Amino acid sequence: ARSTVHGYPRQGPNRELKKAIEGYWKGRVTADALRATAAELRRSNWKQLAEAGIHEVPTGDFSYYDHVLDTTVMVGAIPERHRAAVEADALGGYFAMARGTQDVAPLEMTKWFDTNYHYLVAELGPDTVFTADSAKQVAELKEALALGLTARPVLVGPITYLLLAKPGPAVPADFEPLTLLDRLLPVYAEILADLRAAGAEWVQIDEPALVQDRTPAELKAAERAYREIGALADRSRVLIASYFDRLGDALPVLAKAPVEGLALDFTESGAANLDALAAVGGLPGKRLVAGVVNGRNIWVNDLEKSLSTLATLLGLADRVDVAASCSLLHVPLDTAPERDIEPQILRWLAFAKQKTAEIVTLAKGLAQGTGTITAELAANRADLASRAGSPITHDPAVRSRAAAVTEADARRAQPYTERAAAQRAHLGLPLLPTTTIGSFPQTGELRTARADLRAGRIDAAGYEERIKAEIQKVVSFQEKTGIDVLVHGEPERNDMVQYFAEQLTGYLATQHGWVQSYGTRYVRPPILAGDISRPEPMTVPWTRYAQSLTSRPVKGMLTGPVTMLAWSFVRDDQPLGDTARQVALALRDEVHDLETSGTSVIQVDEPALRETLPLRAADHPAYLAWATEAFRLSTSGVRPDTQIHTHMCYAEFGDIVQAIDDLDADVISLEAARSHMQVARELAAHGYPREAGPGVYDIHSPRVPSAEEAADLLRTGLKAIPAERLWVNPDCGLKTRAWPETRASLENLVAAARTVRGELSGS
Ligand code: THG
Ligand code: ZN
Repeated sequence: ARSTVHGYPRQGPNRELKKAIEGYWKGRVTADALRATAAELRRSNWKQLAEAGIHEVPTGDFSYYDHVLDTTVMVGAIPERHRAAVEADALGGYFAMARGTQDVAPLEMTKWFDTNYHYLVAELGPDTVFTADSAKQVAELKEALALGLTARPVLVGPITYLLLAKPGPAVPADFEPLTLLDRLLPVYAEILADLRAAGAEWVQIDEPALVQDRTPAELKAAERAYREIGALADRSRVLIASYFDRLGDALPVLAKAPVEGLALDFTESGAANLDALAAVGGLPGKRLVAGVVNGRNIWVNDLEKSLSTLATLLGLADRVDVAASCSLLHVPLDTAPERDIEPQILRWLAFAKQKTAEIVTLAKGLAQGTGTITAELAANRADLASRAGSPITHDPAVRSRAAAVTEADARRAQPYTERAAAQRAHLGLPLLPTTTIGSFPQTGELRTARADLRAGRIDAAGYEERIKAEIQKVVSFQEKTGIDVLVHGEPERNDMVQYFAEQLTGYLATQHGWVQSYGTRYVRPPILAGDISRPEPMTVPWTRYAQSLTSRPVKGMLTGPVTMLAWSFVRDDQPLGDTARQVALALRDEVHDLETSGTSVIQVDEPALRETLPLRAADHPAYLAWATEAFRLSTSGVRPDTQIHTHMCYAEFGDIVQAIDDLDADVISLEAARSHMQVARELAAHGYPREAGPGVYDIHSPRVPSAEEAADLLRTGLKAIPAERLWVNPDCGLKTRAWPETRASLENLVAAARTVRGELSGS
């Protein structure tokens, strides 16, 4: 047995890649200097992997922005509008495709399966001509070979590439990119020939799209693709890689394909692969790369359990190698620099570097007998026992409270119609009430204040003064503008998940645990490590202060339980639903304290509800059941006249309208401006019975919508949602916007509401 990984974090220990690329964009770093930084990061990653004992390193997984965009370049599918720029300057043109320019729109960005990584969507059409450009793949392979390493190029596979693509701008929406397979396969053949000539013994071809529900026609296409690739005379040995879930019906297709190897996910998400592999008679004569170390979570592996899985697999393939379940791109680099996490707890965690060591240990145990890794096994057993027996992971108070939750705890006591009447009487809002989603512009001064507090340049009192001054400014602006339901503007918050994670017991925060979100943007997801409780109110003082400044209602702002899970690393020692319930109970306490302190409108945001949907439809109902229950548990302890809002963005909502309904929120605000109120029609078609605010101001662009444009969107919205249930708000929070456009846009939004109110009252 040998050891390998599918891919490795690209950024470097101090996000050197981000700094070099952003420097290049600003003209402070030359293209040559950027290339040199990138080459040095690749070299250092490979050296580290090899020194740790990894037998075969991946190449071609490096990217300046995104590996799917790299694939678009590799197959020559540059959109027409970017072609001239790419021909003039390959690197500049590459970034133009990723980010757009003054005149040219970028490719659309969307989530890579159910991870928090975002890729750039290829735009294809019936006229697309593919041409092979293997330069990047060949160059990176040669770099690794020159270091004397055994290296394996990694490509996004043709089926996954086509299934993740969309019709280009001038192409009919029903065009299916998969119909281009026959044109694409010769390009892969050419690239495989080039890689073989450059010295590749093996090439890895990633087909994660095959872990999703696929039609018989799609499976047939996969079968044909690998029959043709298998039949190529001039190629290296091929390893098809799947990850993130079980292969299901695609497993027999790939197991029987005339190629030499298959990589499967054997962590919990891919557990069904084990029986399915046995059922097809294993992989006689082939190489199996066993993903037994979870590439998506940050927990230390259970080495004995993995060894037992590997022992079973030995009987099912000619050769079994050990790997992570997927690229280590999705976890932070190294636990070593974390100073604020207790050493004992740090030992529960494994980031990319630690996972690499686990893979090497497992391969050694498998090849040379477990007697050769007794010290590692003993240490691992102690770490697992320390985690399992810790009071952090087992807080009796949290557990007994969660166990006592009843169905009724997750239901408002009154039906919506009664609540709506009580809220109308209590809040006294006009028809078409105006509000915002929560955040106001995060100014440089606010970031400076936070940095000053961290560095000790100001004390807590000084910081509080600065935040209060900002709240005052935001509240008085909203009053002056004529907004009906105000917010405090969230000046105290950095990342919405991190802000709450820092205040909840059971959560860990990292200092250096960066994970690529998209391009040069990274997040530091907090870690749901233990049982979750809320030692004290998290938002009440700021909200109460804002309310003290105005007689209009100020909305309390919280992040919902599903989003808290989606944007964190989750526990693997209990069902996700149990973790969600604990977070929900902590939020329920906050909701209660907000209500008690005089807050009549409370918003619990769930932007990630849609994006956390499992990859396979069969798994949707169970997910939606715990997700909606957690939301209701956090919000349904309030009085009937307290109005619960929620907010969602980033998504088509069509396929989860029932789940949105099941949240039983009194008011929901949704992203809608760009799609011209499409969600309003979707809600109406479903018969959505409560209040909704489809956004009339697209906050993703600095453009200021005119009052007339916003009024038109409202009139469109009124065709789907009756006036008594329609709210007026932007698409999303305003924290990424600047003040001048925010001011102008919100003034226009209020003017639009007033105009349409006038039309409704017939004046
Ligand atoms: N919070 C968290 N996860 C998220 C989002 C979030 N995942 C999905 C989506 N939103 C991702 N979007 C972004 C947007 C901006 C940035 C990262 C992800 C970003 N990052 C800064 C950077 O890389 O320079 C660093 C931010 C920081 O200092 O914390 O701008 O909202 N948890
Ligand atoms: Zn939003």
